[in-house]
Amino acid sequence: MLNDFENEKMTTKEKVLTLLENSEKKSLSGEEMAKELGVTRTSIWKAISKLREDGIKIIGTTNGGYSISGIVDNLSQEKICNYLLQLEKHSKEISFSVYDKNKIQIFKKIDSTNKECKKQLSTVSDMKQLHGTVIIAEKQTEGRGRLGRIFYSPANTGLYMSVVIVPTPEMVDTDIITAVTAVAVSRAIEFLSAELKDNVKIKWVNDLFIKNRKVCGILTEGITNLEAGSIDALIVGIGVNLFQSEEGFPEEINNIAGAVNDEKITRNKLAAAILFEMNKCFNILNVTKTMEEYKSRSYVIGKEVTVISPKEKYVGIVKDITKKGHLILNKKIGDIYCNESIELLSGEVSLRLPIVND
Ligand code: BT5
Repeated sequence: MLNDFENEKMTTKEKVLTLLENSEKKSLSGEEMAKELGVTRTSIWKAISKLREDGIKIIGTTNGGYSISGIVDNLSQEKICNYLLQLEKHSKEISFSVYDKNKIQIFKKIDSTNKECKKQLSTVSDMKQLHGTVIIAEKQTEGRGRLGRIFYSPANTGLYMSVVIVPTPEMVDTDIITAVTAVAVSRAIEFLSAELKDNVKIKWVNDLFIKNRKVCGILTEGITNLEAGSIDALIVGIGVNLFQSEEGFPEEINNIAGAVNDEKITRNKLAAAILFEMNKCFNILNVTKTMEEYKSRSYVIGKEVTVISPKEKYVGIVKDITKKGHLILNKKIGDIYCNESIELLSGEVSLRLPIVND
């Protein structure tokens, strides 16, 4: 579905890379690619050499074919837009796309994509101009989580992306944007990877887990209008570990972090699929379905968690998640769970993760 060459301006090098990225087969021969693209085998060979010069790891296989190794796609505004276009073309839903090519900005290195969005929002007189702005970076030097925590964001192995949203009445409430984004990212990953179907779980509020490991974190920040008491703009930051870097995760997160680990998922495709799903999930008309999915993907319902708030820390068992994304739990006192439920609007819970043998 994402194989077509929508853009005739693509060079042979780009087309070869697209073929290799999208191939269902383990490897493709020079002959197959030459036939598909209507060029000579020498052109294919030259394109492969250029791609290798660009640092893309293309492996020559024993049967004379070529395959790419690990996450190798160069982040490309062009490719993200092409994928988005194809997804929208095949979608049955009416498209409310707010994204346009010029609003997708790619940085080789950045402090934080959320910070960059804030910086850009501070320079405009009307924030609506920046609605749908997407900032993506190859790596972040100050990737951030909630409460000033660090989000480890090395080069080449992950997708670090922030989207500027200016709320409208057609959009879901701002206080469930993080939950709704978690559903969108889960769907995007599962859309691109058949093997991961039904495996992406959401740990309340903002983390995605695959096989008991955190593979994604979401940080939503608001620009508030103090006079009107409203939110002028939201910045939704998404960090996904696609692969583990060669040196592995830093020790402090080694026992919680994991990666999606599917070579079919490239960053460009994932960015496009996330933007596409966000667009659908943000629509107020889809809110009931989206929040039902948020609950059904829950990693915490039925589990014992530790609630960590500035005031206290206690253990409880999670009973439910409401339509508004609130957590319903029963506190544990001694060895007994209280009958009375507590409703948590936001906050932080931790749970004991099973030991995973890699
Ligand atoms: C989050 O916070 O997980 C939100 C992360 C949002 C990152 C994106 S990347 C694009 C945009 N730009 C930014 O600067 N940020 C956003 P929180 O729930 O507070 O979790 C932070 C905790 O996750 C850390 O304290 C670590 O324990 C753990 N952690 C850090 N880096 C991780 C990683 N790469 N993978 C998994 N866990 C990680």
